[in-house]
Amino acid sequence: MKDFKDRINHIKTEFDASLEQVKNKEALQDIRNLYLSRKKGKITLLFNDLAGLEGKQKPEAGKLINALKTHVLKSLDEKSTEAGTKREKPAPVDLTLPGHKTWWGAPHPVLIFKQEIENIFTSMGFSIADGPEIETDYYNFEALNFPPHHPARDDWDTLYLDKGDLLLRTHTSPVQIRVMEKQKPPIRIVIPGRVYRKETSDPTHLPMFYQIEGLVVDKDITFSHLKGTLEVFLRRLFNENLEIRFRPSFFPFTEPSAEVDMNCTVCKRQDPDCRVCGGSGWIEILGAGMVDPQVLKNVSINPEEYSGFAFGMGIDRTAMFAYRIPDMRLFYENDLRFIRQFSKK
Ligand code: FA5
Repeated sequence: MKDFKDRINHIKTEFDASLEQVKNKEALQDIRNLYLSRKKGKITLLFNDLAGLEGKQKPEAGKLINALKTHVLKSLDEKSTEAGTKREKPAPVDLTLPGHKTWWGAPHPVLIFKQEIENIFTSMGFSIADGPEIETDYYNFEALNFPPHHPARDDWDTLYLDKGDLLLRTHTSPVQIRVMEKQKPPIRIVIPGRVYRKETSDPTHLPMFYQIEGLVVDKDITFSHLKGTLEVFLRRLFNENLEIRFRPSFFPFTEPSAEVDMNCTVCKRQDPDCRVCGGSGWIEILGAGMVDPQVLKNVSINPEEYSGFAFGMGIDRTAMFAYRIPDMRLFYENDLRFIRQFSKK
């Protein structure tokens, strides 16, 4: 038994001495393994050797080993806190270093452009109105003077929903009707929004795109108001020297009607093979005209008393010209390398 006690004392002295030398967590772990590891730890071996002692000696020896184990565990814990505190001293921080920049995302270029357009119109005294993207045949066609089976409907083919006569609106013009039903003249509004058509995509056509509609109804409104408004707007949007031309056209809901073209900003009228203007040097950006008297009657506004003008412009199409992008489909391919170029950050 004396030998056993000596062995325990020796292990304790040796343990205390080694612990003194410990400088880091790795060395501490080594000591922990040396004394406590499940198979070969010095204390574990002591417990194993208990079996070789005589029956009476076993409890006393057991107590001594337990006391040693408690001492070892407590000392290791204390040392570990000490070593931990030392190691966790914060590393010096250089507050002058630049921070990491995170990409937060940015508005889509078409929406940035839409906002620019809205700002110009609101500064000219227009308000902004809104309407549903799922429309009825009445608002999308009939109230706008497209009787059933009228051939003009072919130009605005769309997707029909199963239920009733619902369809995806082909233009923002139905909102003209919705606004005039609720509000009596004077009316001066723009209506931005998404529209849909059964179209095959190409550099200047998409099956889903944005339009902005304009509607002015008041006493004595003439075609010169329409021309003046569009000229001021387009020159503010592009530049003062922009050339614009009005071509006679047809829309069932305006009379007379016109299509408005401007110089091709992509080839600047220099490329006979330009994919955007087809070499003509002109690009069509909007349809317009004087509100047809029948449309005013449809919403119970007296055409003898009031007149108005309306226009509808493609936002994506015009953005393409403003940013000089040769293919409108790029806007919707979700390629961040393309989209990020429009971010102001
Ligand atoms: C219309 O949609 C009429 N509602 C415009 C209008 C409003 C006329 C008020 C008179 C009074 P149009 O189909 O031409 O007209 O389209 C108007 C504009 O939308 C075009 O000039 C063009 O800029 C844009 N656009 C038309 N089709 C597409 C398409 N598939 N993809 C992208 N933009 C298009």
